[in-house]
Amino acid sequence: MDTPKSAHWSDSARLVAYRNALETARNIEQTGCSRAGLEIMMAKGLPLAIRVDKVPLRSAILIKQEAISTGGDAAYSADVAALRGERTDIVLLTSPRSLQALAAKLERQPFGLKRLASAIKSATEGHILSQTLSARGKSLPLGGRTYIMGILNATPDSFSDGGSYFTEKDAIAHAERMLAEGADIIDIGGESTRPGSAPVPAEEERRRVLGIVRHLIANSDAVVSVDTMKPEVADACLEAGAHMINDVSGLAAGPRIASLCASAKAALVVMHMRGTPSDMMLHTEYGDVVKDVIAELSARMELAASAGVPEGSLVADPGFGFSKDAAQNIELLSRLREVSNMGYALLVGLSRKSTIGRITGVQDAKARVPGSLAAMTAAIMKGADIVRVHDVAESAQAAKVADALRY
Ligand code: HH2
Repeated sequence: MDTPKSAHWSDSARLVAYRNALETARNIEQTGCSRAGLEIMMAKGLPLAIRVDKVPLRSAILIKQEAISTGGDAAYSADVAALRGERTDIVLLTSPRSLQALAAKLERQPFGLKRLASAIKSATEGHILSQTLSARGKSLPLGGRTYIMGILNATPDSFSDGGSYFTEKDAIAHAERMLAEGADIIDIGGESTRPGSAPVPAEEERRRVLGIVRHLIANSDAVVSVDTMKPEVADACLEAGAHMINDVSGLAAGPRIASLCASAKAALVVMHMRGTPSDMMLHTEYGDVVKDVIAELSARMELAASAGVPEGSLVADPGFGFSKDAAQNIELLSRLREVSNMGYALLVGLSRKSTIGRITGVQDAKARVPGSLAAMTAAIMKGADIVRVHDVAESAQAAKVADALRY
């Protein structure tokens, strides 16, 4: 006969808050954490709060250490620092994406942490965002490797490669080259979004991209994404089988694109931008750029969700270079973990952008590959799931190395 396992402190592990700052703060306060500690924890914006009661001090200290090493943290009683008492309640703060890495680390530790890892798994299962991005029958498991989104600009005027792939034949050949070099997703755009660029009528934009979408759907396994802000273009491309819509306006014109994605079960990238590409650089006033971007992006993610796109089909993008100056882009990149802690799949586009030019002094956008790889690697280390790049072979190689080092 099996003897029942005796009660262990780790059995009390429970999810006490998910994207609920008030509940998180309330639970942290109850541990007896100092006021300063509470403020530091809350500023991290970590969406998952797991409470564990009466944890022996040596275990609590190890838990905090492992949580920090995976991008999270743990709050406990101020008595711990003073080495008073034997046990403390803790609130473990983490994100859906970091949870797996944290559980893997706890599993290798003594003092009851292995048991805590399985208690956390059962406490969170089914309660948090899906860890797989679903794009119309395509499944991209998150948290393992980074996905490469190759840029296909079927435009005459994109900032770094405008005119290079303007005929359908050249565009398709370029897409095939990127797939051979390791792209998982091809992002087809028929309208440049560089600062000050002129809008393209929907009919012309649709003409530029539709043939390429049809070709890739019929002849490749790629996830096909369409970079458009126009519902008419999104509609035609979804009709042709596109798996993903990349809306750089972040649903600025309302939820129509989200409803179209919801009906097609396609994924939707919601990017942060203020204004339009022609006037976005007039809207660069922020209090705290990272907090403001997260707040504005969250509102649009919620709009997409209320139009019916499941959270597991939503991708967030902070929009590097869109209504942000170089200093703001650098701040956003260095604190990207805060954006990834929103819990959605995270896409970043830094490839060849002007901030790389500003940092390095390299004027020619095509010569910014090394700088782009450095920025991309930093983004991966801070939680990016998908990287949007021009130079696929180089990026795929760098991403593999970054993935191997991720935690
Ligand atoms: N950047 C560009 C275009 N689309 N989409 C997402 N989600 N994120 C980005 O950062 C992003 C984007 C700008 O780059 P590019 O496509 O090379 O240039 P252009 O807009 O001039 O075509």
